[in-house]
Amino acid sequence: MDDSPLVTKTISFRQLRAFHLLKGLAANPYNLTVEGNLSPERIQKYSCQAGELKLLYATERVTDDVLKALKELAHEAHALEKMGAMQRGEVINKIEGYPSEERTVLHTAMRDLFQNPNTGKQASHARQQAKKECDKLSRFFEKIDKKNTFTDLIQIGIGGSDLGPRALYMALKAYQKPTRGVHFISNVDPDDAAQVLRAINPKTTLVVVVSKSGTTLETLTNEELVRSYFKKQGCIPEEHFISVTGEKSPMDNPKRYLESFYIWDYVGGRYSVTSMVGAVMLTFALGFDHFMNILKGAHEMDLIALNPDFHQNLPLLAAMLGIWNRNFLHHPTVAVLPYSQALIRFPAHLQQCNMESNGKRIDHKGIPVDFDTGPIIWGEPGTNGQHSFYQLLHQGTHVVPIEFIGFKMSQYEEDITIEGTSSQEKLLSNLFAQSLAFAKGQKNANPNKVFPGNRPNHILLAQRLDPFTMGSLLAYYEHKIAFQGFVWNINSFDQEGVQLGKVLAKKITAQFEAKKQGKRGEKFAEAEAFLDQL
Ligand code: G6Q
Repeated sequence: MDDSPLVTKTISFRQLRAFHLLKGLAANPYNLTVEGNLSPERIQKYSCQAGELKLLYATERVTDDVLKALKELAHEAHALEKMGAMQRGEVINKIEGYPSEERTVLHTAMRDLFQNPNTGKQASHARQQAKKECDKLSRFFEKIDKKNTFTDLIQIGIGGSDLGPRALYMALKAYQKPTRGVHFISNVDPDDAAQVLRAINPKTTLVVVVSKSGTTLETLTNEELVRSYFKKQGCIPEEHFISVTGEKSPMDNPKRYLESFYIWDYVGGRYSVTSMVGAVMLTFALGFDHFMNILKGAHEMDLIALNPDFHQNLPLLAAMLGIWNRNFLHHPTVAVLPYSQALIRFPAHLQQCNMESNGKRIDHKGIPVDFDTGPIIWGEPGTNGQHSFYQLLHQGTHVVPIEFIGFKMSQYEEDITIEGTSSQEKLLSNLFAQSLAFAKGQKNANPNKVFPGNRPNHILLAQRLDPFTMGSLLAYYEHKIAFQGFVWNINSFDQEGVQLGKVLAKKITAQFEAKKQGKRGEKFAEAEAFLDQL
C-alpha cells in the first residue's frame, strides 16, 4: 500500500519560519475600527470566487503581510501536497509508531465519478467501488419509483451516519419530491423513535439502517425497535429494510434486508454524506439527478482544493484565516451563522466534522502538541440568532470569530416586497449589517452603547442553495478542516476520543442488567453509586 512521507516530514507547527513571522504580526493586528480602514477598496480586494462560492474576508483582521505569511505557513507545512496525497489515496490516517487506523482517506473518490486527473491507484479503486454502488442505487430506485409504493423513508443512524445526511436533507427540502417524506431516528432515547413511528404508515415506509461498523449500540437498538413495530403492524421487515454498511459487517446480511449498499473504511463517518450513507435517503427524497448534482458540486470543490494558487484555493485560504484567528489571535471558538433557514442543521454537522477531526492533542508521531488545535464550533441560522446570543458576540468579553453563509436568491422564491425590499433582500441586508457591525464597532459616550468591534468575520456567498452548491459548500468545509489538520500535523481522520465513554457505557449497561435481575455485576463501585441514585 502507498505510504505518505509527507505526514511525518513536517516539523512542528511552532518551528515553522512563518509561525514566527505571524507571531510578530499578531502583536499588532489590523484595526478594523479605524475610520477608513474597512474601505470599499478593501472589500473589493479581499474577496475571491472559486466555483459557486465567493469568500468575502475584508472583515478579517488581516493585511497583505499576514496573508503572505499565512501562504508561506501553508507552504512550509506542505498543506497542498498533503491534500494531493489524501485525494490520491495515500495512507494518512495514522499515528507513527503506535497502533492506529492506518487507512487511506478517500471520501473525495465518492464523488470522483467525473474523471479526476489527480487520481492515484488507491483512489481509482475507490472510484470504481463508488461507481458500482451508484449504479446499484440508480437501478434500485428505478424499481422503487416504478412501483411507487413508498411514500416515506426513515433513516436510522447516529453521528456521521446521521448528522451530515440530515443537514443536507434539510438544506435541500425545497427540491424534495412532493409525494415523499423523510424521517430520522438517531438517539437511543426511545422517544426519538416513538415520535417518528407515530408520523408514518409502516406499509408505505422504507427504512434505511446506516452503520458503517454494523455494531453501533444506538443504531442496532433503534433498528430492533422499529422492526418490532413493523412486525406488530403486520409488515414483513425484509420487504422494507435496507442497510448501508461495511462489506462483511454484521449488517451485511441479505436475508434481513431488501437491499444492502456498501461503505468502506477509507470513508470516515463524518465525511460520508456523499457516499451511500447519504445517497440512499437523498435519492429517495430528491431523485437520482439531484443527488448526482450534489456529487458534482462536491467534486468541483475537491479540484479547487488542489489549486496551487493560494488566493483561488478557497478552502485553503479559509483554513489559514482560521489558523490566524486560532493560533495567533487566540480565539477559542468559531460561530457558523448561515443566513438561510434551510441550513439549520448544517452547523451541527460542521460541529462534528470539525471537532471530531481536529479536537486532537497529539501530532502524527504521538507527541503532545504545544499549540492550540481545533476550535469549538457552534452556530444557528441568522437572523434568529440576532435576537439571542449576538449580544455576547457584539459586547461580551470573549471575541468569537464568525463565518457567515448567505445566498443571493431564496430557494422557493415565494417572496414579497414590503417597503421596497423583498424578505430575501432584508435577510441579506441583515447579514451585511452584522458583518460590518462586528468589524467596525461603534464609539459612544455611553459605555453601554459602545461596540468594541474588531470581531473577525467573513462571508461565504453563493447564488442559491441548490444541490450543486450544497455539494460545494459541504466539500469546502471538509477541505478547510483537513487543511487545518495538515498544517497542525495532527490526524484529522480518527476519533479515539469517543471510545472511552462507549466502553464505560457498555460496562454500566451490563451492571444495570445485573442489578435489575437482583444479581451483582462485575465490581464497578462508581457505576453502582450512580445506579443507586435512580
Ligand atoms: C464519525 C464517527 C462517528 C460514527 C458513528 C456511527 O466520523 O466515526 O460519528 O459515524 O459512531 O458509526 P457507525 O456508522 O459505524 O454506526
